[in-house]
Amino acid sequence: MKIGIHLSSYTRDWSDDGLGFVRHAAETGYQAVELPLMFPDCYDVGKAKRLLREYHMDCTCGTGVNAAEDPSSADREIRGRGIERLKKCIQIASELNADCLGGVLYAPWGVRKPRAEASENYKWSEESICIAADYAKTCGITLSLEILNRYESYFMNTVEEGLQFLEKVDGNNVKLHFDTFHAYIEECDIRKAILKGGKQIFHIHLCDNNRGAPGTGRVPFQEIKEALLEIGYCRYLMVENFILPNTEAGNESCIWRENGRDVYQNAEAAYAYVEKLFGAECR
Ligand code: LER
Ligand code: MN
Repeated sequence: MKIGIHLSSYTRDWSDDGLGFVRHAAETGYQAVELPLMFPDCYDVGKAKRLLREYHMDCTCGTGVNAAEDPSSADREIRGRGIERLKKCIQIASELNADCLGGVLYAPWGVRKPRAEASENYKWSEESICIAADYAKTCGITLSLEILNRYESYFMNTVEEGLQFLEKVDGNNVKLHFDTFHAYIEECDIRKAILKGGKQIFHIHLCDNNRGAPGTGRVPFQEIKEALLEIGYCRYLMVENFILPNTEAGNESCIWRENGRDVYQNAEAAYAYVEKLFGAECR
């Protein structure tokens, strides 16, 4: 397993260039970074390639669709823009030799609505994800659908619901993305949830219940580690933290107070904790 860090763990705004932090991540010991493709139209792929090469870093990519580019929309134009956005992200991920596009790919991040009013959205999302997955297959990319907590999405909140959605989309390159922060809120038993997800869990984010470094809150990381080993998970251990209040990223992830660390200290503490926890598994 390789320990990585999502570059949004360092930045203030979604449009900030997180690539400047690849060096800090590499010098801390991380072997991979997750690149947030929030604005794929203007992503500097050349710069990302250069930095990944210079610091010998692997990468995964992530994105979160919004209401204007929504693959689950009943509006054909908005849905089309959602599919286009996913395709652009897939294309970039492939150019960067990633094998995974994770995140909120299926319905807009932050949108809450009663499921009784969303049956059409589920259908459209299934169709859009199938279209994106067909394209992703030709690029060697697996789509990993991130399971979010109830306050950030109505769409899928537990591994069980993620698995139900996977049954509807035909394709072995659509899998689940498990984030420990969201799971701590939603799963009654995190170990059982991971075992249930099994081989369908393709990607993970490590984050404590305060959204800071693993080990600073109450998420049972020892139990999570044991469950991941039990399912044979051997991919990236991707730290994703949000700790900066009064920033765009902080506001959208509900960070209202300082936690006493700057982003560098946070990244270093997260690395030290995950490295110690997983030990030989990530050496
Ligand atoms: C948002 O809560 C989150 O966990 C991100 O990974 C979404 O892309
Ligand atoms: Mn996440």
